[in-house]
Amino acid sequence: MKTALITGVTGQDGSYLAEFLLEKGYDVHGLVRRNATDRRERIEHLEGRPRFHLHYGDLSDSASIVHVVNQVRPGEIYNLAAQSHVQVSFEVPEYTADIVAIGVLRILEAVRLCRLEKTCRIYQASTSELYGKVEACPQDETTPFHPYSPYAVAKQYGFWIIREYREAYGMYACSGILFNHESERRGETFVTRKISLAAARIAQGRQEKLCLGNLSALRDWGYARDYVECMWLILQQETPEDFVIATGEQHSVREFCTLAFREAGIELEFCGEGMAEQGIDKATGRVLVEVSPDFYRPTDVVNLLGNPAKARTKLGWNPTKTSFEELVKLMVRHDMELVKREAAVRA
Ligand code: NAP
Ligand code: G4F
Repeated sequence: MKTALITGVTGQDGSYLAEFLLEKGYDVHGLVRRNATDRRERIEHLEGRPRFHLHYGDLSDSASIVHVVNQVRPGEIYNLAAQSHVQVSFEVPEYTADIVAIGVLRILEAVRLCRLEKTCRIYQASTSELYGKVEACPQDETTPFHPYSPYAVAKQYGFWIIREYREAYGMYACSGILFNHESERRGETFVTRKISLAAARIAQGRQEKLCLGNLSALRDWGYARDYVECMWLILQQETPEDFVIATGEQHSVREFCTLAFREAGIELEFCGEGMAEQGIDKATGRVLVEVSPDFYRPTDVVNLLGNPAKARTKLGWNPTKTSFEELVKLMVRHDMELVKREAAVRA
């Protein structure tokens, strides 16, 4: 039986990957942090399964990582744990660097200390944020990096230390350079989920308006459930290589908003520019979307578009399994139900 260790198993991607690997017959071990609430809603349906195991640990704590790696002796490690919010990384840059950059080094060293460097394959959750202030569009595996936030700078260290250990010690360690991927399990402060929840709440009279930052930012948004398959495929290749994972389609935050509100039954019209731009309900004339400086970043990445040709050819992966329109629909439908349930509980 194959054994995998997932860091970040309680996150969006970790929860989908755990499901995916369990279906493939893996023994799945997840690293979890101790939290005051112990709420693990994304994986609670997996807890208690015989092949699903959780271990306490923290990417800031080398000893805990060595201990878990030594106990589990995994054949594959998926390092997904991170302080993954770009805007938050401006507020907590040192912590972000410790987890997102040095955390990767701690995993690599734990594998070496446990003498698993010849047998254990490592997947590093890298990111399109590395392209940052983009130097070419679309971006592929050869596009130069220009990280544009403390988070992206830390991820750049993660990318290079993975490559360094691959070349220096012959380890099977690679990075998936994943473009944004969303889902009904996305954290509520990332822009897509913030919009899908707000559209659902506004449509059901539970929220007045939605305040956003840069509406013109462009992203290549895919569906997280589709993307975890690539993480696994990357580790099944004969030689370790890095891959760009993206849909090859680009949309603005404004466009996401328009589709999400439409799915919730509201036709939006955007008027004005910059900070004065507003999203207005065509039927009632009510202002439902406003722009606030609170959600602007000191430096913002505004033009991400990935070229998934290598993943398509070498991994045989279909980048457009779930279309952008389907993604928006499934998120809003999920949140419409969620808001209904929340309202019923309150009533
Ligand atoms: P997420 O939902 O924010 O999940 C992050 C996970 O990391 C959570 O399980 C969190 O645990 C854990 N974590 C945070 N700090 C930790 C620490 N010090 N020690 C141990 N665990 C820690 O992120 P995601 O969207 O699933 O993304 C997964 C990975 O892919 C991240 O590395 C992210 O940077 C990267 N990535 C994401 C995207 C995307 O669009 N989603 C794109 C490219 C790359 P708690 O539950 O305890 O907070
Ligand atoms: O949803 P976001 O916060 O995601 P961002 O910054 O692209 O980061 C996510 O994707 C990365 C991959 O490229 C991951 F590495 C990272 O871990 C994370 O998962 O913001 C998307 C865009 C930004 O340009 C932001 O300025 O939306 C813009 N935006 C506009 N209004 C907003 C808002 N972002 C957030 N979070 N909240 C807003 O109100």
